[in-house]
Amino acid sequence: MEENLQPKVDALNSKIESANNILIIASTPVDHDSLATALTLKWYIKEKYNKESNIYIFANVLDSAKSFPGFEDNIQQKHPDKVDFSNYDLVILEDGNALRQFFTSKYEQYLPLIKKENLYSIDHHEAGPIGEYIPENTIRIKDSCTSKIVYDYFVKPSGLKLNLEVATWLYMSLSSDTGIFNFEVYKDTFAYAQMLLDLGVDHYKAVEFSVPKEMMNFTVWAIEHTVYYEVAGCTILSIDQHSREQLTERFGKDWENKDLLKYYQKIFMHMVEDYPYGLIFKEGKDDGKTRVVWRCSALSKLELMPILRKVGFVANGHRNAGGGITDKPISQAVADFIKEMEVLLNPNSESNSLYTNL
Ligand SMILES: [Mn+2]
Repeated sequence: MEENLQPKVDALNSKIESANNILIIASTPVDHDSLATALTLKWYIKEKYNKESNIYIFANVLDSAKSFPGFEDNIQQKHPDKVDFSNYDLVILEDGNALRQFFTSKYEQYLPLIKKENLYSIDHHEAGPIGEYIPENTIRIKDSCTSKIVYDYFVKPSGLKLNLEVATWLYMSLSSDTGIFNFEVYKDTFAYAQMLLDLGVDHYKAVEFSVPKEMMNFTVWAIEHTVYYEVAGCTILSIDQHSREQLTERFGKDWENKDLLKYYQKIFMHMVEDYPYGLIFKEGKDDGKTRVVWRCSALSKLELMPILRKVGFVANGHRNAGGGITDKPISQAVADFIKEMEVLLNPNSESNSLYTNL
């Protein structure tokens, strides 16, 4: 059963009311939900409490994110070294469950600068390190997107009327986080979408999506280099140092900053018949670590997050989409993961009920 969030919501409202300096930190990877949630929170704080707040992002922001309506006027990209955290008596982290999604991998350096009682989290992901760090201040519920939590628990009860700009932010994050109503759909999702459309949101404009030619070419490369593991039901794209060189040659040395894998993740991973699990393993440029991104079907038998954790990854995200990192070299990480999947999916082996939900 989901916990009753109301006491925490009340506490955050009183905190906003008494705060002098409010900082909202949007999660990375930056997506429509982290942007819409930050902007809606800032709007709510201004409308209800007549207070200003800052929105910072401590990460690389792609051009596609910078074109989000309202970005330029309200959101700043910063280096955390340039921020006087002690200046803020309220810091809100949104749309992420891991501290590194907000404060970079050097989060241990910045966290002591913020008093725990001044740090809040609003999120729709699975439980994670933030919930462990500030359990009393974590407002977390599974829903389509974080911006909907802000609407349901803050905006709606306040009686504030949404304007078209805010409704558009909310609709863009809802349609984006659900893959245009393909996953993370709950019993009230369509009623909520209808409410936003009734305010005048243009559905087609909000979901408009086209793929740059370069990304399409990258997608072809990625599909061609994907390996199919039949027994494990997985497709795996491994990007090791050799692939990195190929990619740099073909797409330029800044290929990694262009989010070129986005379309491959959307149309390929978990979409191949009999391969409900899609993963990308990527070797770090110079840190020797291995990063993973996964997608799986909502009807898939196994949950990947606990399996990846078992083989040594720090993994976070949703049941059907997430990412992680390990110190293991890439070939070892892939081999260990495949072995684990094969054991779990082999009917002759003892299946571990921890991993199955069907
Ligand atoms: Mn989200």
